[in-house]
Amino acid sequence: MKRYKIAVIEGDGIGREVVPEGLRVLESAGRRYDIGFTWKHFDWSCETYLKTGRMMPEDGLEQLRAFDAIYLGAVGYPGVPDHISLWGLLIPIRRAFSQYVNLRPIKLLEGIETPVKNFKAGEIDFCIVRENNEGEYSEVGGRLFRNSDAELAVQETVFTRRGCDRIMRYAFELAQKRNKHVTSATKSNGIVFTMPFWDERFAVIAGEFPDVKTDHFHIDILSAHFVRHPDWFDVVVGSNLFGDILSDLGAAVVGSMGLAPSANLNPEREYPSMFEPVHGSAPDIAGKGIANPVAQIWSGAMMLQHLGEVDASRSVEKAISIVLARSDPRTPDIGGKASTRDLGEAIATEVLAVPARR
Ligand code: GGG
Repeated sequence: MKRYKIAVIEGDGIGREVVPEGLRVLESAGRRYDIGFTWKHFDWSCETYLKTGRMMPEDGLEQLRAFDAIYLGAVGYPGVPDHISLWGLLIPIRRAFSQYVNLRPIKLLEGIETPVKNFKAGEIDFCIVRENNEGEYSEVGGRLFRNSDAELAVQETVFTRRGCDRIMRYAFELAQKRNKHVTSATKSNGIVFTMPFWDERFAVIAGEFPDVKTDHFHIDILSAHFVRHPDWFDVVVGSNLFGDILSDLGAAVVGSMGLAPSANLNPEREYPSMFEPVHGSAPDIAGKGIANPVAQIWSGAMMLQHLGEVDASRSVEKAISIVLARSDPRTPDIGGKASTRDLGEAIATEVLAVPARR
C-alpha cells in the first residue's frame, strides 16, 4: 500500500466544515484503491492569530515542507483584516513552495442549474490557469502621510519574464492535452506597461505551440464572454488578480461557489503542492452545517491526480457527478435542504460503488 503524508489546514469558517467531508471521501477512495493517508492537522487560522499574533508559527513553512501535499480549507474571518490572514498563511505557502500555477477547473455538471440559460452539462468545461506567485499580489509599495489629507497608497504590479513564460507554457501544455485552445486575459489598452509585456510574452510562448489555437480579450469583455459564451473556452490564462476574479465568475456560471476546486501547483515537484476550494470561509453560513463540500472534495480529487493516483482521482470526480445528477442530497446553494455531511457521506459512499477504472 502506498502511503501519503498530508498536511491538513482547515482554517476558518466553513473550512472547518467542508475539510472533514473531503477527508471522508479521500479515506473512502483510499479504501477502494489501497492508498493510505497520514493526516497531520495544523490549527492555523484567524483564531490562532487572535491568540498568538500569528496565523502560523514562525517555522510553519519548515513544518510543511516534508509533506507530500497540503490540503487546505478556507482562510479569513471577521475580526482579523483579510490582508493579514491571507498574507499570514495562504500567500507565504504559495510563494515559499513555488506554487506558481493555480489551476481552477470550471465545469457544468449534470443536475446543476446554471444562471446562464441554454447550456447543458458538458457544454461548459474549461480551466483557468491563474499566475499564482507575482503580478498584482506584490509586496512592493507603501503608504505615506498616514492620517493626513495628503495620505497616499502605492502598490506596484510585478510581471517577470520568467513568471509570465512559465505560467503561459503550463497553460499551453495543458491545452495540448485538452482542446488545444488558450485564451489570454489582458488589459493592455489601459494598463500600459505590464499588460503589453504580458501580451508580448503570450505571443512568444504561443509561437512554441503552433498546434494550439489562441485568442486574447481585455478583461472587461472577457468577463462578458464568460457569461454569454462560456462554451468558447478551453484554457484561460490570466495574471494573479484577473485569474482570481475570473474563477469566481466561472464558479457562478456553473452554478455555485461550492462547486469550484483548485490546485496550487509546483509543477517541478520540488515542494508540496496545495489543494483548496476556490471559495473562502463564508462567515455568513459558517456554523450552520450547510456549506457545499463539493469544491473541497473535488480539490481532494485534484490532489490524488497530482500524487499519481489517477484511478482514485477519477473515482472521486465520477462519484461527485453521479451524486449531483440525483435530486438528493443537495445543499441549499444548489437548491436542496441537505447538510454538508449528508452530501459528503453520499459522495464517500458512491466512491465505493462507481465502476473501477475509466
Ligand atoms: N479556499 C481558500 C480561501 O480561503 N480563499 C479565499 C481567498 O480570498 N483567497 C484569495 C486568493 O486566492 O487570492
